[in-house]
Amino acid sequence: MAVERTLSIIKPDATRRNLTGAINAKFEAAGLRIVAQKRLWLSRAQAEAFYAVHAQRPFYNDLCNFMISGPVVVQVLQGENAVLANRDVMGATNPANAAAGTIRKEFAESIEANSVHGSDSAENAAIEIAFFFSGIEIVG
Ligand code: IDP
Ligand code: MG
Repeated sequence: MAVERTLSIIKPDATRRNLTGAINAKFEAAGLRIVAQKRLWLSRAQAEAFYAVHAQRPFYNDLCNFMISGPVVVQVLQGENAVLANRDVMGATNPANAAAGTIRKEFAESIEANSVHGSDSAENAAIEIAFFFSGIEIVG
């Protein structure tokens, strides 16, 4: 196994309900270390650029509107197989399908307002981390 880093976002539905600490506790219990973190209110241009890969999906405009509806907390998580470990603790995109004990099962409001984003591959993790953080902001 290899130590990896992945990009996490605590989404506006979760910051609105003051769940940052509860979600961070889930990451830490799963063996993930928060090695960078900051709270931001994304601009529309930033949200559209971050989710550009989804630009052709029918939910893209709604997703961008949701992601700029309040503050987010962007984070770098580090640990063994961090990309997959984070996806496991996040749970399925649709909370109705998420396993017991996952963040989305416990906290998500809907398939859109599903509390967290997590990179889906090591390659995308590197791109997404660089979108939000410079090297000196990440302390492993
Ligand atoms: P993921 O976040 O589990 O990787 P993606 O398919 O990458 O899921 O979708 C990105 C985000 O877009 C989701 O987390 C969710 O907020 C939103 N989303 C995905 N599918 C739908 C949908 O069918 N309706 C509304 N929003 C969706
Ligand atoms: Mg995704």
